[in-house]
Order: sequence, then structure tokens, then C-alpha cells
Amino acid sequence: MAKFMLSRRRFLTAATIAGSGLALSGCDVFDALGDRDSTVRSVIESANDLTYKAQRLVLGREALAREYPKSEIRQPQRPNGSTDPDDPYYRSLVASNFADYRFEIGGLVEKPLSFSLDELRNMPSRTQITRHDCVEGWSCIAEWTGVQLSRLLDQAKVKPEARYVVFKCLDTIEESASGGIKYYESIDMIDARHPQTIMAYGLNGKPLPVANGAPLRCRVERQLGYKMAKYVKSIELTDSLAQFGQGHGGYWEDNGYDWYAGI
Ligand SMILES: Nc1nc2c(c(=O)[nH]1)N[C@H]1C(S)=C(S)[C@@H](COP(=O)(O)O)O[C@H]1N2
Ligand SMILES: [Mo]
Repeated sequence: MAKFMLSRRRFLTAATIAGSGLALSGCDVFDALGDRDSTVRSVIESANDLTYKAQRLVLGREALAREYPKSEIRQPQRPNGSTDPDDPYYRSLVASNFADYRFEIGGLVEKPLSFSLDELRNMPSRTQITRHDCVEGWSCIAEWTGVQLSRLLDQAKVKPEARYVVFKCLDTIEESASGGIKYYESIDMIDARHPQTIMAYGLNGKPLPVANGAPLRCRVERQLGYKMAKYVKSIELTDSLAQFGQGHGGYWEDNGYDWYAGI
């Protein structure tokens, strides 16, 4: 997977830069390739960094992911990764139909907040029909409904030094001697404030099913599926990813995937 991604991304990056007509001299786009050791990991990280910077440069911050008409929804959203967490706390939330669930916002904010599902449902919502692309090579078009993350961040008043939103999930994705690793993910403030980035509680006009991340999952429509955390309990605003998991910004990133999975 990593090798495929590397060559595909390198090709796309080169083609994008060549075709963009942008003058890149003096720009820091190429800096990431300098002065690294030669392990595969750092090469992949460099290519990832390059793709990230090039995509931001060419597409800009506001580009929207394509949205589709309802007629394009041809099958249910295919569940992937964790689909029925057996963590005791999660099971207890399911048992009460998420009545006791609260979504928490903390870290680098002036006002730490928490919301019940009803409170989230009563806020202005956004519904979007988008295509989910999994890194494994499949796609699904589905309609997602939720609250724009930017709206929640505004209420919590994000401190200026915050650079990332870290999503903490309720599902154990890997058993370990120390009690198991919970899924986590992170995005930067550009994606966090993107108009299509929502905390979704609805799928295809119904409450979000357990298989797809109930009660609340993130949609980051310009990135691959693994960036879109399901079973989200809380988010933490932070200026560094170093203190989460193994420090690469997400469970799959700790296992070698790119942190920036822009599509
Ligand atoms: N908490 C959590 N979030 C997760 C995962 C997971 O295993 N646990 N899998 C990811 C992957 S790889 C994909 S493709 C999507 C799948 O979302 P879906 O089940 O709604 O299709 O969720 C992502 N978010
Ligand atoms: Mo995925």
C-alpha cells in the first residue's frame, strides 16, 4: 500500500506542479525532501508533506468536494474497520440508545464544552451527498447529515495556538498488553474549518447506524476514509500531535499511512 501511494502521489504531485504554471522558486514546497535520513518511512513522510503543500497551494483552502444528486446513492454505506465495538462503555451507550452520550471539546479552547445528541441535532445542520473513498480501493456515495465542526469550534473559542483537532474514539482497534489501542485521528485547522467537515449523526436520512460510527462520526470530505473518525467521544485542540498514540496523528498513521490523505 505504502509503495503504491508513494509512486502515485509523487506522480500526481509532479504533474500538478508542472501543470499549474505556478512559480515555485523560493517556495518551501521542495524543502521537505532535503536533509532526511534515507529510511522508507521518512521518504514516505516527505512525499506526503510535498503532496500536502502542493495540494494546498493549487486547490486553495476553500475547494469543495463534489456533491451528488440522490439518484447516485446506489447501495448502503459499506461499513469498514470497527463496525460493532464491544468496549463495555460503548455497549452501555448503545444500551441506552445514546441517551447518556456527550460529545466533548477540550484542549486549546477558551470554553471547554460538551453536547448531548439532542443538543447537536437541534443546531443548524448540513446535509451533503458525497463519495467516500477507502484506501483499500472501494468507494460509496451516501448522504451525511450533521453539524459543521467550525460551528462547534466557534462556540468553544479555539485558542490561536491550536493547530490540530484530534478525534478520540470509543472503539478498541487493536488489542494490546496494556489494555488495547483506541482509534484516533487528527486533521489541521484548515480541514477542521472546511464547510463540508461535519460531525455527522445521520446517514441516508436515518440516525447513523452503529456499523458506520454511531452516535457521531466525522466527515472530512477531501480526505480518504481512514481520516473520518467514527464513534467519536471527544475532540482535543492541540498544537502538537506528539503526545497522542505513537505521535503520527492517527492509528493508521502510527502504522505507516500518510497523515495527509487528500483526494
Ligand atoms: N473509530 C474508527 N473510525 C474509523 C475506522 C475505525 O476502524 N474506527 N475505520 C476508518 C476507515 S479505514 C474507513 S474506510 C471508514 C469507514 O467508514 P464506514 O464504516 O462508515 O464506511 O471509517 C474510518 N474511521
Ligand atoms: Mo478505509
